Order: sequence, then structure tokens, then C-alpha cells
Amino acid sequence: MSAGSKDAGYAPPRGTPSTGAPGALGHRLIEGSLDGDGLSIAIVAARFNRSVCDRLLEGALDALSRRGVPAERVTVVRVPGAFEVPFAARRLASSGRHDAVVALGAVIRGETPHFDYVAGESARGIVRAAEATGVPVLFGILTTENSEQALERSGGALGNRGADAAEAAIEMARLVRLLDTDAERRAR
Ligand code: INI
Repeated sequence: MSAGSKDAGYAPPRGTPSTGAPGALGHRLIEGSLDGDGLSIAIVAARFNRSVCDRLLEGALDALSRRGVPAERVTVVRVPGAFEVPFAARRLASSGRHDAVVALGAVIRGETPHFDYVAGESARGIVRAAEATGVPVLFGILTTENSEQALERSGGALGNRGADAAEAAIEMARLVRLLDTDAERRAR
């Protein structure tokens, strides 16, 4: 898929949540939805490159509100930088109080001699937090060459990756519920 094509980027699910509904080829289809009703979501946002991170956070909060997650069901935690995001994300994910965790940060190569370490460890830690807890942890860490690219992706011409990650959090939280229901039903 080429960047810039109509299919590039995050495509939200098309329909209502479905468990075992027949897919186009007769297979069972299980897919989440963007219905935030009843979900609790945590957000971990870095402060490093603060203006970009604040824009990602605004986008995430706005997307959650638009999708039916009220402010009182959203917990926001700020940490120094992208390197610290996985630690807080894992604590939140293992608390049992959140259906998903959104991880936000901005690592900008032009301003970061150790870009690869910070970006790599942040990404790895976020994956591990989700794997270790079984709670979706969504990747909203921008890794860009320069500030301009980061601003374009945090509410500029190329959308807002914070909003995308928040919507993906809702979809994955819904998917977890569907998978749990499906597994229970099939075990009976
Ligand atoms: N943290 C970021 O989130 N983005 C960066 O671009 C960055 N740079 O440039 O170094 C950065 N560094 C700080 C790092 O995340 C930790 O907070 C710090 O090393 C303390 O552990």
C-alpha cells in the first residue's frame, strides 16, 4: 500500500460490532466498532516536544469525546519523555481499571542524537505492555525527521495521530469484549 493512496493510514471499522456475523466469503467475522459507550480509557502523554504532544493529547481527548467516552472515564498521565511512556502505560494497563491505554509522544530525529534508542525502546515497551497485560496499548508516538513533519501529523495537514490512536483504542477495547464473549459462548 503506497503512502498517500486512498487506503493508506488508519481506516475505521465500517459497521456495528459483530461477533461471528458472516463475512463476504462465508467466514465468521469479528470486528470492533467506534462506540465508546461504557469504556474507560487511559492516556499516557510525554512532555518532551511539548507543543506536539499537547496537540496529540487534544486530538485524542476530542476523538474520545466524539465517540462517546465522557471526560470522567478518561485518565490522563503525563511523563517526561517517550522513553518513560511504556512504564506508565504498563502500570495503567495492569490496574484493571482501563479498557485500553493510549500512548502519546514525539521523537524527532533532527533534535535527537539518540533517536533510535528512544524511539525503538518506546515502541518495544509499548508492545510489551500490551502483551504482558492483555490490555490494548495503542501506539501514538510520532517518529519524524523534523518538527514540521511532527506538526503536520498532530493536527496539521496530515491529520492527528493522537486522535487515530484514541479511535484505535476504542476499536480494540470493543474487540476484546467481543472476543471474550465469543470465547465464552463457544466454551458452553
Ligand atoms: N524524548 C522524547 O519524547 N522525544 C525526543 O525527541 C527526545 N529526545 O530528543 O531525546 C526524548 N528524550 C528524553 C527521553 O524520552 C527521556 O525522557 C530521558 O532520556 C530520561 O529518561
